[in-house]
Amino acid sequence: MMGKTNRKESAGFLVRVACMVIGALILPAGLSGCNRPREKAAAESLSVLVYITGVAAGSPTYELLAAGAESFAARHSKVTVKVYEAGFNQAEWEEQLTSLVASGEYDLVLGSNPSLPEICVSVGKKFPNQKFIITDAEYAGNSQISTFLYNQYEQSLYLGYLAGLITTSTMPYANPEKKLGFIAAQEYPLLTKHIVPGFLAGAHLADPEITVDFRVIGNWFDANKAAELTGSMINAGADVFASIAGGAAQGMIKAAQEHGAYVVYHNTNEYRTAPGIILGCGLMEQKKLVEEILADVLAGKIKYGSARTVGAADGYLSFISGDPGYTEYVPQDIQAKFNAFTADIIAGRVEYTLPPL
Ligand code: RBF
Repeated sequence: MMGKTNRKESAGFLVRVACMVIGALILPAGLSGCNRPREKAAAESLSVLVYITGVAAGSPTYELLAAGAESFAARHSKVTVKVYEAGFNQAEWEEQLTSLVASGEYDLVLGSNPSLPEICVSVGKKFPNQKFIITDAEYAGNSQISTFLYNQYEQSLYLGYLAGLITTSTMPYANPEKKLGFIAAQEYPLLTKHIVPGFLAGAHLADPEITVDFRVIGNWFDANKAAELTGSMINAGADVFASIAGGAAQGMIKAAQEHGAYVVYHNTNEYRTAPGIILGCGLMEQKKLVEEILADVLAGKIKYGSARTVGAADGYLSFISGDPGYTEYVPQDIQAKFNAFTADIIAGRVEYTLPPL
C-alpha cells in the first residue's frame, strides 16, 4: 500500500517536473495542457497559494494577508492555504512564482503588492488556467487576474492632515518649523502618485505652508538606515514622521523616541510600540477583504479581468480613534478637528481627484 502511494507520488512528481519544463520553456502559451489538475467546480475545494513578496514579519499588509487566508481556511475544511515568503530579492520573484504555479497544486495565487500583477501576467501566459487575485494593486483587462486597490491617497490624506495639525501645534516635540518627514523603502507608482501626494495634500489642509522632507532607504528591512535618516531629518527640522517601509520603519520609530519627534502610521495599530510618540494609526482592513474575497471565490463570484478600488467610505481603510495612544496623547482640540475631518472623508465631503497610477 505504502509502495503504491510512493510510486504514484513520484510519478506525479515527474509529471509535474516535465510540465514545468515544457510549460515554462518549450511550448507556447495555452498548448501544453499542463497545470490543469483542478477542473472541478470552485466550490468543491480550493487550494490557495499566499505569495508574500518579501517576508511577513514586520509588514502589516502581508501579515494581514496571510492571517485572512488562514482564518478563512480554518473555517472551511475544503480550503487549504500555503503561505510562501519570496524574500526581498525582487529579481527572483517571477522565477519563484513560476515554479510554484508550475506544480499545478494551486487553484488560486493570492498576493498583495502593487508590482505583482505584471509578474502574474507573465507567469499566466505560460499557465493559462492559473488564476491570480492581488490586493493593494490595480490591473484590469486580464482574464486570469482580479485586483483590489486600497485608496491609499485617502489614508494618506487623513494621516497627513493629522501630522499637519501636530507640526503646527504647541505640543512638546513640535518645533516652529512646519516640516514633516516621510521615509520610504523604495519608490514605486502607488507611493509616488497616491501615498506621498495624499499625505502632502492632507497636511496642506491643516496649513498650506507645510513641507515634506522625503527620503528613501533603498530596501524594506534596514531599520538602522531608517533610524539614521530620521535623526538627520529631525536635525533638519522635521518633527512628525510617516513611513512606508515595512520592517525598516521600526528604526524610524526608535529614532523618533530617542530624539523627540512624533509618528503617524499607515495600515495597522502600532500605538503600543511607542505611546506618546505614535499619535495616529490608520487601518487597512486587509484581513476582512481577504476573507470576503475567498468567500467569493468559493461562490464563483469573482470577476477576473476586473479591478476594484476600496477605501474609507466602504470601510476598508479607517483610522484607529478609540486607542489610548490617540485619545490620551493627542490634545483635545486636535482630536476634535481630526475626528470631524475623518467623518468628512468617510461621508465623501472632502473633495480630491485620485491621480491615475
Ligand atoms: N510593504 C511592506 O510592508 N513590506 C514589504 O516588504 C514591501 N515590499 C514591497 C515591494 C515592492 C516592489 C513594492 C512595490 C511594494 C512593497 N511594499 C511592501 C508596499 C506594500 O505593498 C504597500 O504598497 C504598502 O505597504 C502601502 O500600503
